Amino acid sequence: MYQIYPRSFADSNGDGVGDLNGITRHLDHLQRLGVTVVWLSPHFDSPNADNGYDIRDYRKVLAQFGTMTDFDRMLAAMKKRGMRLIIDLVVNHTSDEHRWFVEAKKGASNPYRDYYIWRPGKAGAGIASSAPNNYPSFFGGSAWTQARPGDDYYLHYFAVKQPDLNWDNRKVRSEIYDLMRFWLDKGVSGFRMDVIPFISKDPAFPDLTTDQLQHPDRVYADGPRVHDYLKEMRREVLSKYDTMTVGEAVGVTPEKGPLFTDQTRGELDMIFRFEGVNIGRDGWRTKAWSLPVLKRFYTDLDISAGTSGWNTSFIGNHDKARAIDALGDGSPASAKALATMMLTLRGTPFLYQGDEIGMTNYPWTDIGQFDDIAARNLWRDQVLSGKVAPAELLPELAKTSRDNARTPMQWTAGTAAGFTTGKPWLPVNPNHATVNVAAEAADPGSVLAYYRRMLALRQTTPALIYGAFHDVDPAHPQVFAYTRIMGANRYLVVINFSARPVGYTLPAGITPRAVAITTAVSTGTTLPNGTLALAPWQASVYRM
Ligand code: TEU
Repeated sequence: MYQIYPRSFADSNGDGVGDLNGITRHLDHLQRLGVTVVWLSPHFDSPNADNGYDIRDYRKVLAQFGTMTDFDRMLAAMKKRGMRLIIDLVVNHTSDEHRWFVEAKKGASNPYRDYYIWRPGKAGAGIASSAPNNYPSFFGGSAWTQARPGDDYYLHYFAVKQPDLNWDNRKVRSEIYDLMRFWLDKGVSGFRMDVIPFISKDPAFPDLTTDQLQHPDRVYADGPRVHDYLKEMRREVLSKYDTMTVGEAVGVTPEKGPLFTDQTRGELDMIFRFEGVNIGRDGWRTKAWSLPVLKRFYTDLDISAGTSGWNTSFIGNHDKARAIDALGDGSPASAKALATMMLTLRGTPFLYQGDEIGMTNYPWTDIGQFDDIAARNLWRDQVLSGKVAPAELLPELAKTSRDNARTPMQWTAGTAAGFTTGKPWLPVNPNHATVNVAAEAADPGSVLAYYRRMLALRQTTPALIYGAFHDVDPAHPQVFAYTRIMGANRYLVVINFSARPVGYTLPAGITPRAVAITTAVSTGTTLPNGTLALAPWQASVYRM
């Protein structure tokens, strides 16, 4: 799977914003990589308060991205290459500019009122009214806003401009199922479902306890009817088509993950769990992390899939800093090490655009450079309010901001990295001089060349796709070593998760024979005593 963030992928008309024709133009790149399915981040009509995750019209293409004809042409071009397309289903909330909300906010008797979630304010001491409960929004402040003074409050887990839909209303669910059919009938093959565990709410809206306030997402992801609705969606829509679904499982705990993906339950096919990609951060702050904890997560995740579930494997997406900086050290060698891990864990790999060339975080120097509502609201709530010093927040934001993943795709060393002939909507990383598709396609030692080889190896090696996963050395602080075994086909993956070289002695009984692929420049990495001499960030896959 390959995730495209359309705003940042390729601009065909010089307005500085990526578009669908830009994607169609670059399908060769995806095909050369070995991509078989594309996940397209939202391409729908939107006022872009949250870059398309705030939808105004689910059946219309965002004008900046093109037309429905462009969409149909893009889809046909993908199909011609044997690729499938899944789109982003953002139905926990709409934009406040969606027709339903424009109607709903007119008043309590409007027929669309009950499409959203409204509650009277609590009478507060000395103030006229205050939010119905203490739910916080992910983008700062309360999750409740009054459409106008004196009115009830509507719920929004995200921005003020992203009111949450009321899934308990059968009409809302029917509308959603209809719009899903609209796109499935067009020929898309399924959906990545945005914050799908959040769709069901506890109608009593009890205040979160102090403990729960540390992780409101866990409460939001545990509504009383979420599994009923997902089963209904499968019964009424998904089961009628040949589809694939992947849910963004923010807030889903390890124990609850299988409830979404166990194939005997008839809900989703896969979910994204975020403990791995978030390991080096705590909100907007970075934090120290250790390899054994990361390894423990991957083992637990693997066990949770059991025999009737299936996992995803990913190192980044449009909401995260660049993987190569968050989990690696920014070097091409670390990009290859992470590629090896992502493509040999047991789960369907989701590659985020730009990671295949080792794109890094942007060298931010000023808050004015950021576009993301999460970054701007954070600055407002933390710095402008006087809680945190600018000099404390900026360097952390530079390392954790979602905008790191959203700078334009780097195609060439030329102006604006070949992304646009105009002024790019977000700055282009100056390292595009060397980190770009054209240069790396011509260099057999590049990150891109390695991704192509690694993907080809995976696609021709069933044991690397389906084989049992077993961490052979969970406590080792620097090396991630695991086997993938399917009958007589036995593979060993060894990754030096560090810029320090290491002499690594495998546990007894684990014997690598031939090298299937390696990031090492020189051959002969096995020392006479059976110890592997691993170069910085070396990753190798061996046949056993
Ligand atoms: O993200 C959900 C989510 O909770 C986080 O990843 C969120 O982006 C982060 O906590 C904010 O700092 C999904 C989408 O992937 C994201 O782009 C949207 O902004 C969000 O839902 C709302 O639709």
